[in-house]
Order: sequence, then structure tokens, then C-alpha cells
Amino acid sequence: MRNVLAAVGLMNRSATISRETKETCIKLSLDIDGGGVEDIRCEESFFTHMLETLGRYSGMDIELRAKGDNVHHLIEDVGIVLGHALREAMDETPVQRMSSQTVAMDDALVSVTADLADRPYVDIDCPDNLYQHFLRSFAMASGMTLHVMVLRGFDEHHTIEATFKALGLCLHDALQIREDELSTKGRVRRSKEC
Ligand SMILES: [Mn+2]
Repeated sequence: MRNVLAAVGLMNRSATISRETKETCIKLSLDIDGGGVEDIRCEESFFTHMLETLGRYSGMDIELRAKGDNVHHLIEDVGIVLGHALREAMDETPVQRMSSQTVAMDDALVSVTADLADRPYVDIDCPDNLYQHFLRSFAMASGMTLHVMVLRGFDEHHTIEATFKALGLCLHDALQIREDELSTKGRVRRSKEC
């Protein structure tokens, strides 16, 4: 539990989104101040494993039920919904915003840098187009800046898994609450009302 105010019920950084289209059906509950508890059921076992990794390393609770007419639509739409949920759950509470993490997994060495402000921008190295698509959709929907650099690695599985671990660690640190906004211009995220 990273947030004492959430622990005593004085703050709620969570969001629940249901999204159904002709291509996918997604139900997601996200709690930033959870304990990294994942309850994920979707049709792709490696994608499920990566989302569990993201939850565990970020310390966010992720509850997900997702189905899709194909894996591309499933991965893309889960990224969009997860990004929207993160943005909604963060709201305007000041946070550390920025984090950079480098993770090794055997041959793979991956560096992830994120800034959780309203500055949607991505530059992503990824050996798999679908997982690059997920990361891009997630980051753009959340509004964050996200850079992923694969420093080395030849096993795609290791490289993708190291990326999700590093992203999770970035989110863990960047979501830490501050008393004031880390900015010279004040507000860096819009409230839901704006
Ligand atoms: Mn697409």
C-alpha cells in the first residue's frame, strides 16, 4: 500500500471501465493504490502474463475480462482501455510524474522512461508489432510520454517481458503522490471536468 490516504478511505485512485464494440468486449477495474493484485482473464496467454507482470511490478490492482474477434483488436483495445483507466484514476492528484528504469532479463536489457503528464508521445523499440501497438495505445490513451529503448537482446520473449517489468517499475515510482505538482507551470493534467 503506497498511499496512506487510500488505506483509510480518504482517497480513491481507481477507475472501472466497460467497453463493448463489434470487435472486443472489455471490462477493467484499475486501482492505483492496490497491492499489485491481478485477476486477468483474456484469451491470449502471453498477453495475460504480460498484464500480470505490469500489475505486479507497478503495484496496481488490475481486474480484467477481455474477449476479441482477433488478437490484434484484443491487444489494441485493452491498451486503450487501460490507458483511459489510468488517466481517470490519476485525475489531478500531484505525482512524481517521471521515472526511468532499466531491466535485464537474461540477454535482454531494456530501458523505459515515462512522464505521466498530458504530453502524449511515444517512441518505442519492440521486436513484436502487436506489443509495440499495445504500448503505443496504452501510452497515448493515458496521455503520457513513453520512450522504450532495447539496449540489447536477441530473445523476443525476454525483450518484451523486460519491457513490461521496466514499465511497471516506472509506473510504481511515477505514481507516488507528491504534495505539490512537479512542474514550473502548475497543472500538468486536466481534470475530468475540463
Ligand atoms: Mn490497430
